[in-house]
Amino acid sequence: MRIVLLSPKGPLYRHRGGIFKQNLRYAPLTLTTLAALVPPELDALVDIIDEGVEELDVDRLEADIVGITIITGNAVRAYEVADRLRARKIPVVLGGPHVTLVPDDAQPHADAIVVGYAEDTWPALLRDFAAGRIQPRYDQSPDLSLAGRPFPLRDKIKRHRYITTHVFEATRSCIHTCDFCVAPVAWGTRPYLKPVEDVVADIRQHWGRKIMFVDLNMISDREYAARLFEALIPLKVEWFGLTTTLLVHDRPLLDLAARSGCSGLLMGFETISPDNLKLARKGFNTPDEYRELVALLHHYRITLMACFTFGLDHDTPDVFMQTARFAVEACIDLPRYAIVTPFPGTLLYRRLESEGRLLTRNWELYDAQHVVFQPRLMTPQQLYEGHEKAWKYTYSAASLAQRFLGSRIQVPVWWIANLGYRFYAHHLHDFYNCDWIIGHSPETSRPTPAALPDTQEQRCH
Ligand code: B12
Ligand code: SF4
Repeated sequence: MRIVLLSPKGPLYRHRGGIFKQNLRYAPLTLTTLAALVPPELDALVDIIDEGVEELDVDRLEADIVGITIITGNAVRAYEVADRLRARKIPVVLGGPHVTLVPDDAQPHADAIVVGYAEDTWPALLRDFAAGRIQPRYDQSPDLSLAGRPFPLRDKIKRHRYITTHVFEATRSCIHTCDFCVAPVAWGTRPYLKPVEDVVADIRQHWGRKIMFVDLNMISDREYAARLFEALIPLKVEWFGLTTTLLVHDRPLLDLAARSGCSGLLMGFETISPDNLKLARKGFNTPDEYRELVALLHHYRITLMACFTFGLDHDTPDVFMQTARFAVEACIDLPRYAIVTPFPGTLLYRRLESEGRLLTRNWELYDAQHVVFQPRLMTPQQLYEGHEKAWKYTYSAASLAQRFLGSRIQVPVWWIANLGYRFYAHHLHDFYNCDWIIGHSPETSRPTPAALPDTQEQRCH
């Protein structure tokens, strides 16, 4: 049996090779994990294609079955590929965050869909397929365990296409319920934990001195995080991962993280407005303490990528420069800005839908770079332009110098990442390859929900 596992490209990656050049991307774990889960007795040949970094010729693809992973931003491309393969009588299975969020959206494009994590369902589906009795839908059971699972087959990917394949995960999902986040609605608020010894064994097997974790929130379970960090100490790795700002309130855990080799963290600051945080159910972030937080991380020689999101309901047109100035003055190592995106299925999506504020359901535009809803206190045009202005200000030569001088951690990676983002900030227009919003005049014509364009109408060119 020949199985092809495919990650389709989103609109950004279709045109310019992504935010950065292709070789600055790290290797995701999705397809390598699925490859490892193929039952050995099927004696299958498994190929992985990541369209974000390599070309795909859909009409020449040969396979007995194709599995496609979908995030919302690449759903349109995924459906297009699936439809073309199925027209050639190649069975297609769809899975991933978007399918889990809105299964009914994906079902018409698939022979089978997999909802939720696939550690049990994907092998079961393949066995059913081999026996000629594939079912249309496979759902994760709530008592799924990640213990004793095979390690991702990282040698299946084209390593040289990525900046690193030293990518790992220890936990999945998150305990919090931020209204814009896909995690609580897709996978629930009970974190799934890999036994620490499994994580360590995976790292030892696929050795790398600098490693990254793709976990959404590494400190969801404090006791587990402490055990994991302890276990990392003897490995003498430098690691990068994602946590909430709450880590900084827990000095013993932060101290342990630093001793275990933590050299960089991504945190969702989201906004400097407490009202917005409250509305978004992320009230545990405290903007008054952000500066202190950055300084404390710098004290531990941990670099910070802080993510902000624009367009929340209390944002007015002056939010962009206020936030950008704050990010520069606080000497955040790598500030990032996104436009609020109501991913389908999330609490935010449901609220905006009930308020008649969604402007499009073209999933290609749901990539945190386009305005897909009517903001409350500004126009979509202001949101789009303000977001761009914040990027440009933050990555201007003067701001870079200010942040560089204020940060105590001036490692080469600081410069590489900042110069990459500087390039991105000054070429935003090249990355936005859709006419949507730039050519749209929302002040004069705000579509009603009934008039919402369907997913195929505004294609990115
Ligand atoms: C690597 C990564 C990326 C990579 C590649 C993603 C891709 N597939 O193209 C890059 C850097 C390109 C990326 C970009 C973005 N990403 Co991203 N990314 C991740 C990340 C951190 C890790 C993915 C991973 O390796 N997971 C580990 C694997 C094992 O888990 P998994 O992917 O969920 O797969 C399991 C199941 O879902 C299932 N499954 C998945 N696919 C399939 C397919 C089949 C056939 C089957 C059977 C099962 C199955 O089986 C797996 C095992 O259980 C995840 C967060 C996370 N921890 O998952 C976010 C995540 C996927 N990204 C997300 C987002 C929001 C984005 C961005 C919009 C961020 C931004 N602001 O730029 C952009 C999107 C750009 C675009 N064009 O649309 C969201 C997805 C939201 C959504 N509704 O789709 C996630 C979930 C993070 C989050 N905040 O919630 N991302
Ligand atoms: S803390 Fe982060 S991962 Fe957890 S629900 Fe909120 S946004 Fe999602």
